[in-house]
Amino acid sequence: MPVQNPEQIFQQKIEDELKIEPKDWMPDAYRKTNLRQISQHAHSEVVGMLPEGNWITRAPSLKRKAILIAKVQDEAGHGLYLYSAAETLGQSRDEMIADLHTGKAKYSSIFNYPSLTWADMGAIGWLVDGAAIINQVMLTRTSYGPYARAMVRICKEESFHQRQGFEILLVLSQGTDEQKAMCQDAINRWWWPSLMMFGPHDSESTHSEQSMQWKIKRKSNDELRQQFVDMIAEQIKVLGMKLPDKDLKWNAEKKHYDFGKINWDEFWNVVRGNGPCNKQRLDARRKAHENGQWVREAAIAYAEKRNEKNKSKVA
Ligand code: FAQ
Repeated sequence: MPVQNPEQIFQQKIEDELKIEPKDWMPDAYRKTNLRQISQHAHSEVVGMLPEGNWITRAPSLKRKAILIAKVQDEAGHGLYLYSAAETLGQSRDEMIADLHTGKAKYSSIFNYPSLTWADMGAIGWLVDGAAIINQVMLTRTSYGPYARAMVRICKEESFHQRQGFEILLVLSQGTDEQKAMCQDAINRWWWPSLMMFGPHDSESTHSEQSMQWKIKRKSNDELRQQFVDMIAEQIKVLGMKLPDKDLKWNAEKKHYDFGKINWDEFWNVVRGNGPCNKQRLDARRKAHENGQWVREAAIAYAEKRNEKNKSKVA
């Protein structure tokens, strides 16, 4: 068998569906695009705690409060797995967080919308986590090993998140007229931004072609978006609510739902930092980081003290 150079070994692994691991040789652009995507994903999980965190003190019962706290804590955990996966590519978590705080790194557009009522907790769980799962199930098969393994665990937790969101809406949808209206209003506001989570149309997606070749992405933005529309268009029937799209219609020939045009100007405006809550979200993250400085310093001082103690024991 001819001797293969590192690039050929890398390509062969991709073709054979073997995972690329941190110490393997990889093209610089493969490292860079994974680092970009995984760190943005980590930032999204952490910034994503804010819209729901906003309702923890106002949850309507002790049980709802306990569930919401658990869900928001799960998102923090997802952020930690993902920062760890991204660190294996050679950038420190401190650097990634600094990039988020200076606005250099992106995070998902969806978290720049406000959570105005309790029904938003249902709509976020059902629609936002629902969209996240569809994207992330695909990513359990991504070619970079640490990312794929993090996704397996995250997906298990996301499916609980989606069900708790749906159940919040189900209760509201069977409640008073005011509760039903609140449920419909939350669906109206979160529907289109949820569709935008999948990213621009394939024709506008700068990274898709290369990411599909390297099996970082296994399905395109439009394919995943369609899968999401098909799923939600059926589930909404159980709620007896409507999706805010007059063009939503089953297409028997394509065996998919047709749906209306997405407002891409709105999407790019939010991505560029001008959405309803971009400033508020980044300010909150920066403030949390500053307020946590003493905890990080105390943890380092404690670790150093313990090391000293262990050293003197050995000596
Ligand atoms: N928002 O060429 P593409 C969650 C950017 S986790 C902002 O198509 P790609 C859990 C993109 O970065 C949600 N920017 O890019 C939860 C690129 O700009 P760049 C997050 C976006 O990477 C639930 C440019 O547009 N999930 O929700 C967005 O191939 C509830 C061109 O786009 C992930 O991050 C967007 N929506 O495909 C937490 C999943 N879309 O970087 C709390 C992993 C695109 O060149 C509560 N990520 N852009 O400056 C992915 O699968 C991919 O990165 C895509 C985008 C599919 C998001």
